[in-house]
Amino acid sequence: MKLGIIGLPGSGRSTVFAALTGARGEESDKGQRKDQRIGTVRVMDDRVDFLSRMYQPKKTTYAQVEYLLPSEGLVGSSSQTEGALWNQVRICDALIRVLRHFRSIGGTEPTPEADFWALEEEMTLNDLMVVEKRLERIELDKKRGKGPENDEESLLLACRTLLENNQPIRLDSELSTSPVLKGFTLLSAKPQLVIINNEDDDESMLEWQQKPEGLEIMVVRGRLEMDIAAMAPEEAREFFAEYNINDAALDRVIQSSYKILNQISFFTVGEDEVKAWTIHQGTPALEAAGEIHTDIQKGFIRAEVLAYDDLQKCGSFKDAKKAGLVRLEGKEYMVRDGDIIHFRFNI
Ligand SMILES: Nc1nc2c(ncn2[C@@H]2O[C@H](COP(=O)(O)OP(=O)(O)OP(=O)(O)O)[C@@H](O)[C@H]2O)c(=O)[nH]1
Ligand SMILES: [Mg+2]
Repeated sequence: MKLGIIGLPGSGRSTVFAALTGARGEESDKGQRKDQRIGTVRVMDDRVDFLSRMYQPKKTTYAQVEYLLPSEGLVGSSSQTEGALWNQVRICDALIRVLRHFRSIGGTEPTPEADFWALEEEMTLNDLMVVEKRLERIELDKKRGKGPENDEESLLLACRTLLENNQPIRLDSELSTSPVLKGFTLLSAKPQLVIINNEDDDESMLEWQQKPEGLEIMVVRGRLEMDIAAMAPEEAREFFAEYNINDAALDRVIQSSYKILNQISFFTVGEDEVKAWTIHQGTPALEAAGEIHTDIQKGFIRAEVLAYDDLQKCGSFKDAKKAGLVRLEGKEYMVRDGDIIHFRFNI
């Protein structure tokens, strides 16, 4: 799961990136560009901890989330934002938008709502350009006698209508999830999480005049959380108490990321490894098997499934089996959040 952090210059993108990756993130150098930063963060999960205590495996693997911070001062540099600037976040599954809700060092009052709509417009304009370019191409092909092969054209026309009205594609779930359109990596089709970046002593949610639809919105005190993320756990706890923070921004953002992307976790367990896997809600067992290894998918026989809660109740896999709670499921079975799965396969 990869999320790109965007916002206007000075909104606190670097600060939020540090808040999200500071405590238990690892920075990788996998970026496409030198000046881009990618941080990988472990997803804390009590269930994985529990399973790890139960199985005492050689290795415990938590799920991971990746945050991408595009090159500084690029995305959202207002007037001359070119396609290339946005291209950095095209590969992301979702976007995190940071809105400045603190007085800048220069003393400028925050204008988070105006900032939001400014970037929203850039995003839809950018998508409109992509869509129109493709439509022109299709026209040209038609003149040469090459008809459109699928419903691409009608889908693009529907996109264009939305975008021309300054509407993001994500408002139309058919368009935003269409496999035909996937390759265009339209920005406004991506799920989004809006972070209102508040002053250290301000916990309040922004009061919108015109609240955007279909988005997750949360308040984060970016600088405060960045500072806390750099502290030793003991000291961090004191600050959490003092500033009335229940969950670190990092964990709240991860939770929202799973939500906006419709992601769930299933687990594999054993003496060698206890591991959390992240999949899309509604993934059939056969596909989930493929996440682990193509051989397991190819040779799939059955999935032996136990719900995490049932394991917790029974105390062991064996007892859960005796109680008849371990189910044998076929290829089509929709994996549920918290399933512990043994795949039976034959190659
Ligand atoms: N008071 C306050 N200041 C903040 C907060 N977040 C960021 N800042 C300050 O705002 C300034 C800009 O923050 P950055 O994180 O560098 O913002 P950015 O979006 O990465 O900026 P550029 O990359 O320069 O466009 C810095 O001086 C931060 O210390 C916050 O939550 N509260
Ligand atoms: Mg920055």
